[in-house]
Amino acid sequence: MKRNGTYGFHPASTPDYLPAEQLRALQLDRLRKIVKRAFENVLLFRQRMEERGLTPDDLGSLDDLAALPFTTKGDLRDTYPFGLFASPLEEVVRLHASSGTTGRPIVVAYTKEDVAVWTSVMVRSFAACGLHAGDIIQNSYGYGLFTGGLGAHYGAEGLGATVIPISGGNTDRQIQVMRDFGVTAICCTPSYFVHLVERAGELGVDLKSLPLRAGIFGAEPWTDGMRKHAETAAGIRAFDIYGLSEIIGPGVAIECPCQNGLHIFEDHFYPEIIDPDTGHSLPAGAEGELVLTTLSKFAMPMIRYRTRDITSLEVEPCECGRSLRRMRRIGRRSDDMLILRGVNVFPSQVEAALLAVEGTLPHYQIVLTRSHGLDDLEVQVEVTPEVFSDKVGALEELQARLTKSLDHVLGIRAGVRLMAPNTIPRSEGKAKRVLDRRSESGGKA
Ligand code: DLL
Repeated sequence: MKRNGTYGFHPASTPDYLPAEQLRALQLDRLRKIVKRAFENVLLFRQRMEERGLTPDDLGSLDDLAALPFTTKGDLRDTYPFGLFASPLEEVVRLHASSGTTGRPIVVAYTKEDVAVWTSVMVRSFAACGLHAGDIIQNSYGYGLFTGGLGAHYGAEGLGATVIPISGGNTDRQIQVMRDFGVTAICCTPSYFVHLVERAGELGVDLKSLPLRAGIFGAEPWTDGMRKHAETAAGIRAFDIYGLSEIIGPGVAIECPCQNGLHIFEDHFYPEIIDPDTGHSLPAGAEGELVLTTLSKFAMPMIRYRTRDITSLEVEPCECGRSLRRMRRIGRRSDDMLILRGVNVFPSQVEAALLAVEGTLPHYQIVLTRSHGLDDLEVQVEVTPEVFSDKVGALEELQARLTKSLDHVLGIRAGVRLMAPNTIPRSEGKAKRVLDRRSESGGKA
């Protein structure tokens, strides 16, 4: 029967609803095995364990995990390309890589079993968003070394849905396919979806009149304001999906229809929250850096991987009945903080402040410059065509409201530049929100 697929997607047959005690027992069992595997096969991990006088046998409970060493992105770079692999290459069936903006890329590996786990968590993710066989899923995440494309592809097929492997870009074609094939769900970055909606409008295609009903958006931070914009403009429900290459790719966590945090597939990825400055574990509910341990990844087990993503774990159970713990949506990373005149600013705060004011579009960029030794922040944001063609007074009034909203949210005065529609570069994948021109303007200091 097609609906049950190869991976048994029916939520009740997955660990989504496993009673907490059984889930903890499963986690501990898997944790012991994976730590042993890493200890026996990954030199760096073994050395760090030995430095601490630890062996895998010291793991008596899940809490003991807190004594184990962290793994960081730097470790992946230092051991580039294959230094953290725990499987011989003959067992590795897939490699992905993340380019990173600076320095060496990182490489991640999968055995056949790892690909099956990845597929199963993606199947569970889509099922949690209410998708099933019969859905037509347009997969606009980039195919290639980025994990988004293939991760969503295998999941959609595993679910038994019809997948359109269109990848990112070629926006007009995307809209034609969406309309002609009766697409019911789309996977892409939220920023790309906003671009799609806008282009559809220019082409005279009303997405609200199409069968499209769900968007599975992730790979970059996005706010509730952005969600509202996407949902209203396209007549869909927009779900947040989270993941990272180092852990598996997309499918680490997903929203359910309650849209009240993302359920972590804890039977495969064990979450902890730590203080990013001290590395100490934080109590349930506290906000801090998400640390993930892969409980079943063979080719490249990650023990206590520091994601740099800031969130907290919800303590209350979810109304959907899943026992999997939830994390709050990721609004920021510990390394994307800008410090301006002593005030900490995160790009997602800028988005929230902009979208709180009517008359703007969710296309914006944060430009940093330096003059006379001081850093300046200017927010460039596109305005709607209606406002743009209105009287000068309307623009001035909007600028004043935006300045006030930013001042209120950020606690500093930021410059606001209103831009004509379609002037800020669009991205096909992850949007580049911050343009740092401080070194270019440094001469004036
Ligand atoms: O972005 C995997 C992915 C693909 C996730 C498609 C979701 C959908 P990386 O390129 O390794 O992997 O980037 C991982 O992106 O540490 C977060 O900082 C950020 N990120 C991913 N999903 C979200 C999200 C993929 N839903 C990094 N909200 C992560 C906020 C996200 N940030």
